[in-house]
Amino acid sequence: MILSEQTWRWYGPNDPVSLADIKQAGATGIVTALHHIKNGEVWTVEEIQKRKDIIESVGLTWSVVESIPVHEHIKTQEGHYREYIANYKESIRNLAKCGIMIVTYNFMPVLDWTRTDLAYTMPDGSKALRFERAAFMAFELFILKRPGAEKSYSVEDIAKAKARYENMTKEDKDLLVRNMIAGLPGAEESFTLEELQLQLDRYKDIDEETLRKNLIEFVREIAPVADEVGVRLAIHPDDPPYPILGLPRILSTQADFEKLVAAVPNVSNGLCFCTGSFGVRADNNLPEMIKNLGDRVNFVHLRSTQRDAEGNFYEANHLEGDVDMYNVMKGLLEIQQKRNVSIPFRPDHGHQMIDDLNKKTNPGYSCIGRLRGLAELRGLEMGIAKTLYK
Ligand code: DNO
Repeated sequence: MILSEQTWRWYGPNDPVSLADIKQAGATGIVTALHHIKNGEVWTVEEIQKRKDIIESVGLTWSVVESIPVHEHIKTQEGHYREYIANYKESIRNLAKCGIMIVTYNFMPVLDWTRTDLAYTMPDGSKALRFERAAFMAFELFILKRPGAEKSYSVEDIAKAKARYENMTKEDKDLLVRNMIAGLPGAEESFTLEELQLQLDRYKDIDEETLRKNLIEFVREIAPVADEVGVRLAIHPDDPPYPILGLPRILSTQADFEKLVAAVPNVSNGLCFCTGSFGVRADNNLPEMIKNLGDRVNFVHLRSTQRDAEGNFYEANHLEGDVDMYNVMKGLLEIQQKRNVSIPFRPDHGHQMIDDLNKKTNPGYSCIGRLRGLAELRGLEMGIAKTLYK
């Protein structure tokens, strides 16, 4: 019986959650990145090895890279993008030399994941991350004042956004701006409002088709190198999984990923199956998706979200919310038996709870909430595995 590898995201030596904490949580694999290396530059063997040694010194394994960031110029094919792609290939080769064989990345323009509220109080007093549509629209229409934004919304939506905006205090607005653009953990960029608008402007002639073409050309470059050295790639879906701020999105559904595979069939071309990101769309059937895409799933993020009719969502406890975690886990176990390989998963995000409520933590990445998530997920996995595979 093959079980998943239990991993945990660690932001490096400055992460308030230490490697020793992670060991106590029971994870064996570390998911991390060299955040100190500038976006676009090569990760040298020396730097990779240094980080690997720190991880191994406590008996853990560096299992997955999340992420080697994709430089914005690669997404728009501007400036020195060819050099950045060459550097990306070099980083993949260097990781393979050090035995680190799974590389996560995303192709979301400008902003990585986006939330409006990082401390949404749940009925039990813990805090969750939330995307509130009215607040998001208020930000875009009345704070950022993105030219043309009104064309993305109905008259009713604009009225809702206006009412929401008019009810905000100055502190509410400042906090919303910080949440939106200061760069959530793992995001490589942070902006001022003016800088954000300049970044958005760079995409004014880039529609979905062009961005998809640029992604395909990028993966056509890096996948042969990954194939050659045995590295598996794992593209992370869009979060949230639909266009925002007038930017195109190209990895929000099963069909999106299938287009990428059809264009670049190399074995290394794989997916980071993120249930929290895909799960925000009611038309994404996650148990079906993991079955259908299973051959290409190289890494898994397990978390759940709860949507409402207004288009808001919050991050629910791992076994609650809209994600059918039981059937996703069952699907994950099936593909592992079929492929005869253990696939790493990590408990993605968690509520800020218990002692962590009084600590400075990375939003979504506090210790105790993820500990709860991992404990629940490993129990679910064990229960299903023992029933199905004896
Ligand atoms: C958020 C994360 C993302 C993810 C990147 C992968 O919590 O899942 O920031 O790491 O999109 O490149």
